[in-house]
Amino acid sequence: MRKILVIGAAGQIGSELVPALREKYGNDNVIATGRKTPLPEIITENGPVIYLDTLEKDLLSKALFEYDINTIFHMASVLSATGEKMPQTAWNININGLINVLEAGRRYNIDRIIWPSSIAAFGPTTPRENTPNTTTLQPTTMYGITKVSGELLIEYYFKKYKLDTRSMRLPGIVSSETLPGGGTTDYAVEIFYEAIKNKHYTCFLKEDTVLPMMYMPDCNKCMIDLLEADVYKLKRHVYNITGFSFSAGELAAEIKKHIPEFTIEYKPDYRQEIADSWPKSIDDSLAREEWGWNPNYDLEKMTEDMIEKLSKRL
Ligand code: AKB
Repeated sequence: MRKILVIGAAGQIGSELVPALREKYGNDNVIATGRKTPLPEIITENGPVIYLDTLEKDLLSKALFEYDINTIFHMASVLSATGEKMPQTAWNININGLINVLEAGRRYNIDRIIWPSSIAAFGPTTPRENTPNTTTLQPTTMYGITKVSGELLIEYYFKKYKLDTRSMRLPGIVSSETLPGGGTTDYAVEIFYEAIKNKHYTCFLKEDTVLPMMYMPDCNKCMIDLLEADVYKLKRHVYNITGFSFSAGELAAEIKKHIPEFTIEYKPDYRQEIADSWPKSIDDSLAREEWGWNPNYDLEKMTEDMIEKLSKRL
């Protein structure tokens, strides 16, 4: 029986991951934690919720002990754009937070820890097309540096302490429940809100900027599939994964098919440099081979679903 702690349940991914985990493992077996941002009602009303800051080691130990936790999803992170504004804070939260989780994990015999890495682990010296799983990792953002360091740390904790740690390099995530905050791929979510509310969007990336992306239901599937993957089939701790790649212009054109009056202008800011340092497309064949990764959504299907869901809500 899994007893799961989700750290960072108020975030873009955590807020949709918790309901998906509760559906599969039972409401009482998934404990949602938050720090500053209030948790959405769908989480507070349906299962256990606690306050947790991963920088406070005692609180973390108390939560693991009290709820008899055996599985952790550590989703709390400062993302790429905010990380460039506050590099020291990004390092503190992303790395000291992670090491506290790994330490608590080893002391409390946690069975499995899932911690997402990101395409931000790659940098300008990495091949940008069909980026392989094993390649140069020389990121130029603090967020990327914390992701590469985190990847090394989770491998170290496995090698030294036999802690079962698993990670996927997430591309940009498009979702309809919680707005992302502080990322470079956030434009791909904001654009839907603005298209529906104001029929216009000012994009902070150039029209031809291509990035790998994934729709939220596939992200949940990926988290659960990797959690459940047979340990004997996994040959590594960190996997490339992707849904599909598109440029800002291609996404705008797809939205226009549903909202013909939608217009877009492009005013690239400091986030353009970050996007230009990341891959355009990802080779996720090892995730497909080793644990059967197989996304369901493409650009058309995602756009249709996002517009339907957000039009109802906004
Ligand atoms: C970001 O844009 O910082 C994140 C990521 C790609 O990890 N969404």
